[in-house]
Amino acid sequence: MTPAREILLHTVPVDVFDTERIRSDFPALHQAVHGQPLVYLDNAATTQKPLKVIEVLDSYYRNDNANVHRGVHALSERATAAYEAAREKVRKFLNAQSPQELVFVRGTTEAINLVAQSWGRANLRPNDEVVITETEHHSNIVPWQMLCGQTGAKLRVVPAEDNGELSVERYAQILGERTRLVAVSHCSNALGTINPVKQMISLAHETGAVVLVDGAQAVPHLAVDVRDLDCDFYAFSGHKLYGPTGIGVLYAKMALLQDMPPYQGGGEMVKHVSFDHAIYHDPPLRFEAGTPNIAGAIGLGAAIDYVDAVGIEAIGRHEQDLLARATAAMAGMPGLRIIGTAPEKTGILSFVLQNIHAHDVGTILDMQGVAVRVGHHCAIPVMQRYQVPATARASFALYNTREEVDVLVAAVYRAKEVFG
Ligand code: C6P
Repeated sequence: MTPAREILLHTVPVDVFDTERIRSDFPALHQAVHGQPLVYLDNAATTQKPLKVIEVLDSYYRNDNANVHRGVHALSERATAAYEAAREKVRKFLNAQSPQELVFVRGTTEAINLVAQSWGRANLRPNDEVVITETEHHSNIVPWQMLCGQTGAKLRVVPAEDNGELSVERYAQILGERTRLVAVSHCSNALGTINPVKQMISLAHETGAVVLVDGAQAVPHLAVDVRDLDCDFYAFSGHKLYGPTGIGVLYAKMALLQDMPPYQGGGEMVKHVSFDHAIYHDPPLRFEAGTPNIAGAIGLGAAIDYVDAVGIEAIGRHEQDLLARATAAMAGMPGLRIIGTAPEKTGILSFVLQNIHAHDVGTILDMQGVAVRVGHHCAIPVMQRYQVPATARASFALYNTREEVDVLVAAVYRAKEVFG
């Protein structure tokens, strides 16, 4: 059994999961859209926010708002303490060794760009290789293309299997003595596949390469332990984890961070500046130039508290139940093709309907109150691999219910009727 499977099975029974109580924590869920109760199934794009997060943001701006690491006055000290407490919450959440290994950034995209432009430019030489996979989000493709253009390094791509899995054997064949970095998503946003990242990291380390894991679609669903994975970098966004937008995290092993040059220059990241030179702070502040998203970090801390209180294993188990129900109903639907049928998936169901464009499916679903994402999901190579222009994607979160899955299925039947 793979580690990902173990995580999903060592969980509490679905019937102790009190979805009704959980839903009462999310004000945005209780509204009508086009006269129908909202069924929010676009959670892979961004999740709704619990009251706890909304209240923490409100309270921060009402009571504690000040800049961090700068003032000696009471508000600045309170803001700094709350900001650094959030970093410690992230440390515990990912089981990092030290809070200094965690850099607050805008989101997964910025975290990956930081590694590419800081670690990458300092370490890559012409003909070195960066390995990515065919199932990556554009955020884990374009920064590496830019870096290769800047350094003369080459991009190698691990192909995806027909069901959306990655073959470890094919990956191992691509790794070589020129591989310097592997960048792979923990879970695919377009297919839902949970990738065997622990095994991939271990193989990369045998060749001396470092590994960045894009955890944007993993942290809301799986317990992530960066020390157990032994990844060198791990990136995620707060807004997919019930936290605010504009905040995310880059985890990096301290030995790497210490050797990395700054990504941006400005205030907060320096100990001393003259016109000749600047003396940089130690990590993580070296990588947090300018006033950071203080409220966002504190809000992310509150979101982590919320997820911890419910239990990430219980959340994963609940979402698997919804995925199984939706997959069973959709798999039998004539003219419907599920894109991404790997055995290890998070709660993501991408599909196409014969002769109906995904955007039309999305519009009909929206008219019935059902919010899904349609399009290429910022993963055009995935669309090309499965020869579809776009998919409709339902993605589940801790507050979704079996009844909502049934509404989704009925809405898809309706779309077939309208365009059939
Ligand atoms: N995927 C989706 O609907 P940001 O935008 O920086 O918070 O996250 C980027 C990103 C990186 N990697 C993966 C695997 C992702 O899924 C995303 C964001 C959203 O699928 C928006 S395109």
